[in-house]
Amino acid sequence: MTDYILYEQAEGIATITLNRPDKLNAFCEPMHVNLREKLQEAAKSDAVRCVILTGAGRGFSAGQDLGERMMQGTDLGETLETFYSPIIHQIRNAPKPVICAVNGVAAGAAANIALACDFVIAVKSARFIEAFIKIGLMPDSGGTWFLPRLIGEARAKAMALLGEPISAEQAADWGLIWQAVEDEALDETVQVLAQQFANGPTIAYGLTKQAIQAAMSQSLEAQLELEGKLQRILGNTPDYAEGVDAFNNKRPPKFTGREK
Ligand code: LHQ
Repeated sequence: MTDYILYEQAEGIATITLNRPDKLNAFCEPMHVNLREKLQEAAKSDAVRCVILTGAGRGFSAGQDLGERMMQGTDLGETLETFYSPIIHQIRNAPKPVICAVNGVAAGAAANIALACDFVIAVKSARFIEAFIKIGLMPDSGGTWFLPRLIGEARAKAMALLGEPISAEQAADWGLIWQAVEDEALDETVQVLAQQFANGPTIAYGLTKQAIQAAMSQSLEAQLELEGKLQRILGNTPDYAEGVDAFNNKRPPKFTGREK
């Protein structure tokens, strides 16, 4: 069977690579199934404290394989429920940081899978394309949720209704992504960040992520309550004890990311 998804794990970092480069890593069914398995493995494993999602070849991904599901009348809602929405949930609910290393063009659903990640670092030659409108569709995979929150309604509508490519530098200027780097600097930049996360307070990362995501759709009052609940959990972690001890003794902390 073709390996549409590659999975590597080393030093606390799981790297998941979309691997269908001759089709710009366009998503086909087996790729979805495999990606879901690997995201689950990375999210569950205590040995993994940071996840990198990237693409093989010259692109990150061109989104849905248009050779596979192009018939008028195909139930696209079902396709989204079965294949795309679960990936978005997995990334958002992963209790550890997920970095998207955008190595080239990210189009359609793939652009929005990238936006679901906690950090998006793209090569300057990459483009983000909400390409859906060009085939008579609307953004999915969370696109209509992420875009206005990240860049505001005017830019969100422009990206979605025009479907024109946005350069990585423009995306970084707008706050759509975290960083645009020189093409040859992507691996190094992503590795440095991933290592920082792999040696950091994993539970605190996970709960911070959870709280910031919750803030998008609830009141300040509810958020203050949530912060209290989550900070109570963190106050009982060994990483908190270690962080305070390291500070008081003027030494770098050695976080384990463990509950006990
Ligand atoms: C592709 C694709 C592709 C197959 C390039 N499929 N082969 C969810 C629910 C269900 C259904 C519908 O959709 C969705 C969500 C979505 O993702 S909808 C949006 C789908 N994606 C697109 O509309 C993007 C289509 N692709 C493009 O516009 C271009 O390929 C981009 C701008 C991404 C890259 O352009 P180039 O760099 O010029 O590359 P290329 O067009 O020459 O593509 C390279 C090869 O990859 C080529 O194959 P070939 O055999 O001719 O070398 C393309 O046919 C193939 N490819 N995208 N989505």
